[in-house]
Amino acid sequence: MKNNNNLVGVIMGSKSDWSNVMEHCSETLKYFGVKHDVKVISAHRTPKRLHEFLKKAEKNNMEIIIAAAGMSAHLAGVTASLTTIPVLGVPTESKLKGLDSLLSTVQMPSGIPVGTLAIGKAGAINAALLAVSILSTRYKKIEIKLKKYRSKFEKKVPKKPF
Ligand code: RP5
Repeated sequence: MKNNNNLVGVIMGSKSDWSNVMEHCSETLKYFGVKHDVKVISAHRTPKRLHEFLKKAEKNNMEIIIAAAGMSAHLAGVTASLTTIPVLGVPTESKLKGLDSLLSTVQMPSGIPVGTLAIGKAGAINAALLAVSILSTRYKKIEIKLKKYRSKFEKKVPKKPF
């Protein structure tokens, strides 16, 4: 790989977004050998940390940022507003089952896009897989691994439901 720095940044609004959710995002990136940084950064509670993180991310040529947050989930949107690095958003579960998080992540007004994934664990895994897919257009090793991973579904999924 040309870039020895972290290709992906995985940030989340709270430590509570890690267990059972964003840990799966990180595991998936690890499976594909994608170097990534993991940090707790809140748009509301630690805005300075976000600015610092993005300064470093741009300096070190980070290619994708995955931002997960719950409730009034502004992290992905604020991150996208501060950088031109593509941002993938993962809405995490909440008392409203993550619907609040989903809407506040996905409903960006035109101009500043956030590529939003599903709520919770599925979204966390898919954010990693989408990042892998984007990177696969530039990194041959990742492309080969992704194709192998996809081909496994052919064997895993039964042809009949009974
Ligand atoms: C958001 O608020 C976080 O992303 C988390 O999903 C939610 C609750 O945070 P905690 O109260 O668990 O720290 O900012």
